[in-house]
Amino acid sequence: MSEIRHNWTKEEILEIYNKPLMELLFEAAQIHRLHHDPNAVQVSTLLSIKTGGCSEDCGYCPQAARYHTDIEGNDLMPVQVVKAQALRAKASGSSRVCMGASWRNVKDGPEFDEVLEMVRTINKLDMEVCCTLGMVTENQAKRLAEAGLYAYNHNLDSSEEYYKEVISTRGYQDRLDTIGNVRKTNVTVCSGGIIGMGESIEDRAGMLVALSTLDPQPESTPINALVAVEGTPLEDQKPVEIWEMIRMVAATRIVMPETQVRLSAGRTQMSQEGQAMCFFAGANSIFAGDKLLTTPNPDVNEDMKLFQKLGLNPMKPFTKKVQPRTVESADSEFIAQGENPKWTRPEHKIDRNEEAKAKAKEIRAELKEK
Ligand code: SAM
Ligand code: DTB
Ligand code: SF4
Repeated sequence: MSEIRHNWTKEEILEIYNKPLMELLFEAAQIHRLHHDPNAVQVSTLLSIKTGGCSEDCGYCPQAARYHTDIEGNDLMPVQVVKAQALRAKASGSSRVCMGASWRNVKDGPEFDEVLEMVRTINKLDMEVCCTLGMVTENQAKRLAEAGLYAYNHNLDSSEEYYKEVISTRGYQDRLDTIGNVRKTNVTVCSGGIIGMGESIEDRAGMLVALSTLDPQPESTPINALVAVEGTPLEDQKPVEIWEMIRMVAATRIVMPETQVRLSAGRTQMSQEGQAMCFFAGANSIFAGDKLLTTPNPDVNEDMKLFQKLGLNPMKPFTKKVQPRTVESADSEFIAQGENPKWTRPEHKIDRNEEAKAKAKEIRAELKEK
């Protein structure tokens, strides 16, 4: 086994990222084999349980209310609908359901209670349950753990420096603090980011420094390629080249040998050969299902055909860690604290976010006139 290091520097990671490709692939594939079954790929299904209307200004996100995008917003999905979707996901070979909500942070109250019920319901289907609900306090993380949550997704998204160019309404330290709160429980941490937002290779390495120096490192790391959605500040970003994705996956695998590296948003733009190279470079998880949260994803049957061609097998649930126990709400040790924590709002000005917001205002005014 290669050692797990928590002291990677940006310079070291840049050197890895920029290696001649064949050497990079060979090194990453060797490390992958030491720590994982190279033919096993974990399959997660995303479920947007609350869509759109978000207060934040994340420059990549079609769900931010201030931009004008073509998505359909929804209130919180009922538990029974979530259960039906989870059963469908299980039948199509998924071992994990990841529920996403367009929230800045979790607020104690009836909606969070519903989410806890969703977690209990899916855990009882013997599937891994993941949530991505924005910032969480320690008490909220503990309540999720008690309900049987397996993983919490909270991405750093980019380097601390480039994060400031993309988001002004929430701070990097808040993200790290949320990850810290999840770490105080038995819930595993899923944290990664996005490439293709106009960041430099130094920023990509910076993000990997931030992730790999966490101790313990995240159990899973999604690598998203930006899906440039019309109306968002990043709508004009060029798609990332497959080579960049392969390099990013390989570098992630090398600095975080035990982490499940997830090929996430952006797979519709990737060829099957490109995805195969990402699996060779150490990716061992995907999001499956014809939709991510609001944007398209490859057809699940096509994914399964690709798995067959490559001899890959979907991983069984709880392969890496035992299934958590679900405590019913009546037996809960924790009470809602009605918290309104002081998560920061840096609120600096990001020109392209301001422009997208102004454009959205104009479009809305025009639509009103019609
Ligand atoms: N609202 C919560 C939050 O921001 O933490 C959870 C949902 S949010 C949509 C989850 C993650 O999806 C983001 O952190 C970002 O990494 C990713 N994401 C959102 N929009 C994306 C896009 N257009 N392309 C690629 N990844 C995206
Ligand atoms: C993650 O890193 N990627 C997923 C999941 N975690 C929540 C979300 C991707 C969203 C892509 C844009 C959309 O479909 O809205
Ligand atoms: Fe809201 Fe999350 Fe989208 Fe940011 S990424 S706008 S917090 S849903």
